[in-house]
Amino acid sequence: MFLGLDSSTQSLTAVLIDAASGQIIHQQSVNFGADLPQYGSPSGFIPGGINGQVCANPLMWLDALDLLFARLSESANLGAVRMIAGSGQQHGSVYLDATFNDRLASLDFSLDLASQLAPALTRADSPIWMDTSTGTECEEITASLGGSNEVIRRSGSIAIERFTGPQIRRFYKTDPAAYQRTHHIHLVSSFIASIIAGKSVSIDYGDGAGMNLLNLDKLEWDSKLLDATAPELNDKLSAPAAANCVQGFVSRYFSEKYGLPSNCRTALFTGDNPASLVGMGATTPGDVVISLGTSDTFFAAMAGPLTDPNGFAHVFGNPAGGFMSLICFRNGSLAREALRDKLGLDWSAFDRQALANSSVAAGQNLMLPFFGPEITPRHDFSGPVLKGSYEFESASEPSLQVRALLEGQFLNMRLHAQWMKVHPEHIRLTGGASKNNGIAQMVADIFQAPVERIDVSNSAALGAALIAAAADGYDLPALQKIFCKPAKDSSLQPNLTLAPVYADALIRYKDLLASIC
Ligand code: ADP
Ligand code: XUL
Repeated sequence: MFLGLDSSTQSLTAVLIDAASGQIIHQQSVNFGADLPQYGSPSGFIPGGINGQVCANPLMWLDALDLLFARLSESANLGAVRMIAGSGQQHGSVYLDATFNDRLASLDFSLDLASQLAPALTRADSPIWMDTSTGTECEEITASLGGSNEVIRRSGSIAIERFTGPQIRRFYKTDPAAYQRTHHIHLVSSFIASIIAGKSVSIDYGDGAGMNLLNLDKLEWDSKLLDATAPELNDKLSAPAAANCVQGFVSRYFSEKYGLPSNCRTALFTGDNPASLVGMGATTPGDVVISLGTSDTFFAAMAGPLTDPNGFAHVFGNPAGGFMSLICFRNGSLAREALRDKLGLDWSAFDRQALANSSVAAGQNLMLPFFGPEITPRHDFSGPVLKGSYEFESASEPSLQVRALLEGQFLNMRLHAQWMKVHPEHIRLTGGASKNNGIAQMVADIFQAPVERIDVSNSAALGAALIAAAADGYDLPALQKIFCKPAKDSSLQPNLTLAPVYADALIRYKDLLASIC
């Protein structure tokens, strides 16, 4: 059996798989808000941060680990686990002093993790991915490298507020003494991996690439980016490594307290998005995942470390080897809901409107589908921009509105994924809106690729369990065929006659966008 853990923003989740029989044996979760109310973090972070600061208490993550393993030891056969891997919300960072390793090596299992490791923290809180307080630090890092293009070329992303490098720089500037006392800087993923392994372990390429510090060509910390970020940073970061590197045996704390076998091994942990790529079965270039949640995300495996010259996308390591892209679109379901409510529809009527009059209406009217500020492209939209027929612009015909909104969303996605130079061969669709047939068909038609719906609720934790099995010698593609199957009867084929229609609409969409931002 293999155990995958995912320490995400709101919860810590475990998925236990039996690789030989191809079964998910058990799933268990600790919700930070509901299960650990003493941390005052109903959504997993400390509310009310000022100037864009969003932090979480790393001791909460440790209490969650104790609680999760206590629950697992009661409900699952932990004695059969051969390997553990995991993932964490990306970009968040934990700061620890020189005693961290000794404390990990001598944990007393009659006590808890949080009280024994608290004295090693040089910073009581951990900035997480929702933090936007580091605009100045991003500017400083960018200027020091001679411009955004150089930061993108080296690290795969522009210097961006939530990424760890700018966060480290801000910590160094605001509390230099505490920065000096810091011997280890960990990501959420490598912090939890270190606790499980009982020693400070490496940061993997997948999550490490979300720091604005990893050189994608060399897969090493980039000396120019390190220098631009904070002094002596190289000494505080362990060397980056591949996710499937086995770290040794699980800490005695976990074997003696919770019944994991003492020869249970641990792999490195990665970011939640790279782990989801594995859990969605999309680690081969040509596979694309589109997640239609509160916001929409597009992520895809890539062979080489290509980067987005416009700086909208991010590039992370793919746990199966190579790289992956991640592109976020803020106006996802929020925009679809705004139009649905404006037209007074429910989702099934919205679905029918999306599919109405495909042959005559497809690609005829254009909408820049943004009801508020967008990040891809970065622009402060205050409402959608319409260009088309009188019936469309006057909003008298709901089906034209619904069609143009969805076409606009997926043309925008196709446009901003062009730098990857891959034609999607299969699209795996997930997230709340993926069950809507009209929306799913629109994705197939605009990308001209078959779409499969994947109904995996804990894709990151499942991906981590699969990484653990692969690190033990199992064939990852074979496991993915079994564990990451599309939902029954969920496949949709593209309407091939619409290929030239959407090729032309893409050009006109791009021109309309260029006229606004
Ligand atoms: P998140 O993980 O970001 O919270 P989910 O993947 O759970 O989001 O998706 C939630 C969104 O799915 C809601 O905002 C809602 O607008 C959308 N949604 C739910 N059902 C449908 C549907 N039948 N058609 C279109 N969108 C839907
Ligand atoms: C990705 C990002 C989030 C976090 C939390 O860049 O910031 O997806 O990984 O899930």
